[in-house]
Amino acid sequence: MTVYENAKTKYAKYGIDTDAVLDTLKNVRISMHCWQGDDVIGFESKGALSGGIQTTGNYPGKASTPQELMADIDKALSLIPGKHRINLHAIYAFFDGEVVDRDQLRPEHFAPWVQFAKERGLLLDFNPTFFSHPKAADNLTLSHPDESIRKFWIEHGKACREIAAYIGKEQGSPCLCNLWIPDGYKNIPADRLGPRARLKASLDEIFAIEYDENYIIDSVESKVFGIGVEAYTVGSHEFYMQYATQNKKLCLLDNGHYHPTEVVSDKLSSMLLFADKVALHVTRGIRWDSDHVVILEDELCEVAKEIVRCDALDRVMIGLDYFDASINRIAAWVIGMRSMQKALLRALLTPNALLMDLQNQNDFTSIMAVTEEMKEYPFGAVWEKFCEENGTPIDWLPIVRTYEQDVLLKR
Ligand code: RNT
Ligand code: ZN
Repeated sequence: MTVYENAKTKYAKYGIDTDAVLDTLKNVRISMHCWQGDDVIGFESKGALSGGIQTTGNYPGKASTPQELMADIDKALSLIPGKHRINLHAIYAFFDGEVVDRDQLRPEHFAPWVQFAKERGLLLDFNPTFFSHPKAADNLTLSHPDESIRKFWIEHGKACREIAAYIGKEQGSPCLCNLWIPDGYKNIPADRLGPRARLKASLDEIFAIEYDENYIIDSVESKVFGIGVEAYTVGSHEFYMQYATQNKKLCLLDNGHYHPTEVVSDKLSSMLLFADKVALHVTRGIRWDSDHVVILEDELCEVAKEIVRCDALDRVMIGLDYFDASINRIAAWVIGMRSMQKALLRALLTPNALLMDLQNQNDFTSIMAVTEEMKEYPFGAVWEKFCEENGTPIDWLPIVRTYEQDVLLKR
């Protein structure tokens, strides 16, 4: 018996069909954020990252041209089983000739990405970029008291929705267009209502144009605080949850954007009862930082379990969002993507129906016992089978090391 057949027999005792699980997992597309590849710099200028987010570290070899970023994405994807999505930001526009400001961006500036995705069978998602720009220097954009600045960012939001709708049309599948703004104050504000009222009005303008839902899905992302904007965040969780419900938009939950003991795994079931879909930015918060590389830790497994137990693999749009400049950036992508897949695999290899039944009998003794026993199950053998079936190397690090020597260190 092979290692996999042995695992298959063991899981079958709990009524779990590992072959079926592998098929399910193969069809889960995760949106890989392009911005891990270049420390959230983008193509438009080499200016500093702003907006209360920060990349630290200076590991050599980061992508500094579109071609390098695309090559690095290719390398990462070759080490991640399955077909996925790539998440873009507006700062990754291609300018063939005239360079335009963010309020003037057009679909054609993203045509090379569409072609890139089409050639590879990938799907794209999109984000307006409301940071790293002179007009966002004081960490205020859509809630700015200055009408002209607020208008500039509204135009950016509109331009980005048009781009996302174009991408969705081109790829024949909706493009998630996620809106996050850094707006907030370092010091205790005298007026909390005003900025939120302005944000609400700005969003209404941005969303005034209706697009075909087969092309674009809009989401809004909240945050608890940012670096240098600790006292007040305009786009708080309550703000966006209400806005999204009232305006039929998706909430995007970034698990680095809540208080340290507040978990996204516990939010999913509530969100799914009131909305058709919910979007995620999966990251790893650690102390005050919200953007460490995703690894297979307890909360990630819990999030995956919730998605599976709510039978919501097609209702939760999973994307990654972190940036680590202190380690090999391709490894950072591969580790995060594979960890997310492993968490889903673990969730699928859990006897969820049995555990739910036990809960209804108030038998938490058995729930705990079974859950702990399952941790010793031959999960690794099923993961290896998954890699094999998808033609992906199990042992990927040497390949990244070779690429580092041959390509990254020569940049
Ligand atoms: C920032 C938000 C946001 C960004 C990306 C780059 O705190 O999480 O999603 O990380 O848009
Ligand atoms: Zn995020």
